[in-house]
Amino acid sequence: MKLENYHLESHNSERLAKHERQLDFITSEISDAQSIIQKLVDFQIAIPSWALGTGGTRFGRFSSGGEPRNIEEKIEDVGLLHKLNGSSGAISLHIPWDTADNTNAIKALAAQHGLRFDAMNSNTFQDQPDQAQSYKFGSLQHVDKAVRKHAIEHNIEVIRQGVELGSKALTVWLADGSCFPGQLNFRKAFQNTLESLREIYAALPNDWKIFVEYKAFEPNFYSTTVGDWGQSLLYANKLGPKAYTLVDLGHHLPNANIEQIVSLLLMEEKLGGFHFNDSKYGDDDLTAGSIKPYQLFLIFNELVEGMDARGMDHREDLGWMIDASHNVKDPLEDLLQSVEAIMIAYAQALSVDRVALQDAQAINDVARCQEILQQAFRTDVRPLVAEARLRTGAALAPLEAFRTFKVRQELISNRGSKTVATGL
Ligand code: LRH
Ligand code: MN
Ligand code: MN
Repeated sequence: MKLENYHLESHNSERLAKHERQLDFITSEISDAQSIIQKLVDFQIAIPSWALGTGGTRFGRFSSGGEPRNIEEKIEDVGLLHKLNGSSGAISLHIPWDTADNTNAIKALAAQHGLRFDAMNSNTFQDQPDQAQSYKFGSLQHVDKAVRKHAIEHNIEVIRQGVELGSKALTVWLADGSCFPGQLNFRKAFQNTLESLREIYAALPNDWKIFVEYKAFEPNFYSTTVGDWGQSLLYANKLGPKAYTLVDLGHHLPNANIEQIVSLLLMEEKLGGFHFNDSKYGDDDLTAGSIKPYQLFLIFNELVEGMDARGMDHREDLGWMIDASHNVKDPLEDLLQSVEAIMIAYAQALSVDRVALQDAQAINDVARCQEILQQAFRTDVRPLVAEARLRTGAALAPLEAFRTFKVRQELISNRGSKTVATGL
């Protein structure tokens, strides 16, 4: 059945009494519940177009059916998520996976679903059919100027499409690097990449940002030319004020202190945004908060503290995006879970007693510092997140609603069970 507003109304009215009991309890436990709820209402997380289909590994791919077959259907899927949770009001596109022929119609469709276009992603890690130049040995770093030029032009084309759609940022992730010692002159690779990025930067409209995403390894396994936040920050600083670092949570070497990275990038005014996901081993692209929820909370703790210290707008000054892939779960269910986990971490971070923490830090009361953070982390803030949903007309329990109203079955009956979405 098609998901209608009256479905959500009946879903919510069945759960209302219990929800209100839970909300009463939490609002009596923490001091500024109303302002936290308003911040949650305002907070939007962009859904990656490439995560709407079933992911896969090089060993296989197991589709659950009803996957979006084109950009219009991807927008419809994000529209469904947004209807269910009220917090997925943006989509991040990947070009050429999502190249739109009719931008006006695409824009109108997105607006109909209450969606805007977050950062545009370029793709110079795959060769497209009939592509004259190959990215086998890199793109913006390539030893051959003709390959670099090809990759630069692609990025400029992505900006052009983004401008038409009303996006305001370009995310550049490069697979560039080397697989074996000696393959690459690191310095030349860096300089070629910088020179190429400068040409792309020069094509940015005044109100645009460029996000330089780093990643430790994969697909190159010896060196990566934008391998960590230090390298990304070097590029961002050399490029200029429109260039920022993008943090994908899965792109670090094991045990990296991501929250500290976030804090320092914010201090330097060079944090651009996030690709949220979770991982146990590498770039696992698992559901946000599914493996290390405390890390997610600690990251938000730094974000809230650092953004408030700088007077930044939580909604607009950073790019909040998910970058995930789902091999064994329904992609839409997985994305609902990711958004929920991000909202919970944000709500917990908002509820930290900042004054008490500062006081405890000032007198080196280490045990008290830990208690303050863990008090927030261990508080069940889910009723606040649910209340924010209720206030936007979304579902108190989005995943349950997705199942009760048979959203996947409806997509399968419209699109078929053998569809394959472009993307990861
Ligand atoms: C690289 C990455 C990058 C790409 C996306 C598909 O691992 O995180 O953001 O654009 O995956
Ligand atoms: Mn990413
Ligand atoms: Mn990744």
